[in-house]
Amino acid sequence: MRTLLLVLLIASILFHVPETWTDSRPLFNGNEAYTHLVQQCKFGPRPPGSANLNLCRDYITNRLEAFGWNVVFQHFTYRGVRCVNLVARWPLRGGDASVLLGAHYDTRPKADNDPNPTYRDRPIIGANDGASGVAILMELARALPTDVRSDVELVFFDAEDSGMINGWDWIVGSTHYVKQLSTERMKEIRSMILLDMVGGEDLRFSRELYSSKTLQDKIWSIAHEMDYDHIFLDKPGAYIIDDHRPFLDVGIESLDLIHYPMPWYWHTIEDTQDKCSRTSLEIVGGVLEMFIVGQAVDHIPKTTSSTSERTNTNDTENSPQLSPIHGLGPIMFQLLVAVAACVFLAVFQAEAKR
Ligand code: 1BN
Ligand code: ZN
Repeated sequence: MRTLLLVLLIASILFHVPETWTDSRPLFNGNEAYTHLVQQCKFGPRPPGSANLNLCRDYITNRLEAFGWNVVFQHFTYRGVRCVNLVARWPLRGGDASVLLGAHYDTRPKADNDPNPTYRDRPIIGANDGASGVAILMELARALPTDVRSDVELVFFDAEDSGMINGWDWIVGSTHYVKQLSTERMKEIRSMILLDMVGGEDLRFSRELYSSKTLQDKIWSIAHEMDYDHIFLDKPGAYIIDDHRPFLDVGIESLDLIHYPMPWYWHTIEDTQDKCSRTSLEIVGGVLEMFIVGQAVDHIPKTTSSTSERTNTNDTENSPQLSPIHGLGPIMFQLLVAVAACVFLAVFQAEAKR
């Protein structure tokens, strides 16, 4: 009888591990991100200098400000077209974020890859090539715990995707962004992660070849821990000229997360929202959220307590919980408890026999 009671007691301990001790799942919500993707597509094609892109910029700005972020416009002119990068920072610190997350919010003015020649002069909607990366940044702006937001700067690049059309270059917005960085600011930025075509239904990332291997390894290893090896493939991709390049050129560790090989509808009029998936957005957003929270844990000043400060003003209930055993994993934790319980039981029975 006594043994039975003990077994029940141990079982109750095992099944009542406080959720805050075991739950390190991300808060990033794929449905929310998909809504942002659809909203952008509703503005229509969004090439640089277009009225549609202005509306999209207002949409991004308004949503980010509603989540409490400061948004700054960075104007520049390229080939007579007024372009604008958007930079979002969390207001509580002096804009010294060490991680930059970027995505382009413009779309390609021509579907020059379309199999049908009569469509090749049409602009693309850019649900995946444009809207997907932006959608993830916007949802991260909502979902990130408040105490890690100052570590992150969100950058929305203009004029990435008009390369080889009417004499335009690729990556014009990011090139401008890097040019205006002070030497001091360049030193503060520890890593830059670019999201490009991150919402496709059959999402696959190969290891983009210009990207910094150390940063890529960190992201791939988080993805592995989260069981996403089927998406974050451990195989080489290609060298891709993308918005991470200007950062690499000035010595900032950077990574391009880009669907590769390119999906069949890349730069065609078929790049529409039905090719995108809430699940894909949630997977990528979740990996990034874990990366940022992990970075923050690595750099916690020794005098502050991470658990007591972890409050999210927009979504307090759902804040990810960091615990002393964060990173141990629920299964390992339960195993430890089980071993301890067995030892306790053995000692208890030996004592009872004496
Ligand atoms: C990514 C999405 N890119 C364009 N749309 C960059 C790129 C440029 C990719 C040239 C391949 C070739
Ligand atoms: Zn493109």
